[in-house]
Amino acid sequence: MADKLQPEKISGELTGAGLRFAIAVSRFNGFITERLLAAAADALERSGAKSRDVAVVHVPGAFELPLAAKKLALTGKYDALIAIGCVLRGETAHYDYVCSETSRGLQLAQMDTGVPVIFCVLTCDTLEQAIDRAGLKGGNKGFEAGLAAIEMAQLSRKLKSSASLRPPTRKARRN
Ligand code: INI
Repeated sequence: MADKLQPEKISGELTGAGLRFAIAVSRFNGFITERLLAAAADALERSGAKSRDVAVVHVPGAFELPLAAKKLALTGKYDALIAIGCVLRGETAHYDYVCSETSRGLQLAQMDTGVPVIFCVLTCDTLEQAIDRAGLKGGNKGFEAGLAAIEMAQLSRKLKSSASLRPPTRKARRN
């Protein structure tokens, strides 16, 4: 009978000590984004990150988050970034442009630089939906983003040091 497959499992621990983070926050809909920011900072702090290792940068709106994220990533100072925004649907197509360019730009920022960029941009039809996700019924997406930043920072460190990756066994290579 074939051996039971025992793949190497690689994941990032939720330990923030010794890691450096930057959080880019949009001022637009600040009533929501400041609550997301507080929860993200709380997650980092509870996981062991130190105040001196966390930078917060404010930008006018969600549309400006990608450039700020890319510039922060290019400094080489941070293990992970969090981009915080809140886009609320209005009566025109403006919402669609802001949402698509913000998400596309943030993805490009992390793919171009290799620094994890956590997407904490609420895209809601109503203010009520946003409030629910910033500390009420839907929890707080900022806290989730903080945890995701730690996990991705730790995972990136592991994936960078190829020494920590187990090479495939001879048997696995033959298949
Ligand atoms: N920016 C937001 O972050 N959220 C919004 O809901 C929003 N709306 O609805 O217009 C918004 N617009 C501003 C945009 O992000 C830019 O700051 C602006 O267009 C200047 O480039």
